[in-house]
Amino acid sequence: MTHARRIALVRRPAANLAAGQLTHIERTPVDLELARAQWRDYVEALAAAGWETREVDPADEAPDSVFIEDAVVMFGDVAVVTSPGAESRRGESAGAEAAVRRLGGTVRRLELPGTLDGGDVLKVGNTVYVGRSLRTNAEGVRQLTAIVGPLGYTVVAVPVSGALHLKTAVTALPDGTVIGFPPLVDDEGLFDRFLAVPEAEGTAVVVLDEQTVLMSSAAPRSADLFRGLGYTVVTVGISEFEKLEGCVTCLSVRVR
Ligand code: CIR
Repeated sequence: MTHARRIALVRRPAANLAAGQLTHIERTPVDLELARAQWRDYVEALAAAGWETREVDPADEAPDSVFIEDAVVMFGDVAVVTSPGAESRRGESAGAEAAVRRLGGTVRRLELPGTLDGGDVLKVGNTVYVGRSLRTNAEGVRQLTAIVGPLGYTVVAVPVSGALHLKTAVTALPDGTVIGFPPLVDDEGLFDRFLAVPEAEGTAVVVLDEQTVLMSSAAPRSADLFRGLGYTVVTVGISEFEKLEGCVTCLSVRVR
């Protein structure tokens, strides 16, 4: 199969990864060496699927910097550098901005008092669902809407009360079906097509191509559900990132 050039931004784990933010789960020890190995496997899985991976400069003082998805959101060749909702994550933006400037294209920036984490942004076709979570405030949604509305996107703000980010609760299959673990979803009726998955770790998929998704190995029943729908499923172990409320989507920014 031939692909248009696809680039994925990744950022290697900081040495103080274990000190990352936790909101909904108890802290359990993180094995840094295992996390580094899992991160390398994740990057290899992207590369094996035809993605050119580019490293954002490491941010060793920012424990959550590996979750690069939160720092920048791409809309075609327009990059939006976010305004992180957690103060400990604000030092991640400068490196993320430098990385998207190296890509070329247009760079826009969200500003305080607006806050928005990329984990709250789910694009499905021209619809942009934005989670109103603890990290993303109304002003953040307003600033994003002002940027992407003129680009032809429709922003739909979605309440998120039981999960860290919107994409902790829902993501989408290649055909645009929104998938989610119902206990984490505020209102399934907000989505045009919604499919319930049986495991919390099964909510997050990275679309590798029209037939293939990448997901956590911690959700085998969800993987079977997707295989039954005709998808090829690639799994990776990301236990050390899940201990920090991370998921497969958070570990990269896909530029397509
Ligand atoms: C945080 O609380 O910010 C990190 N420990 C986890 C971020 C996960 N990112 C995401 O879901 N997009």
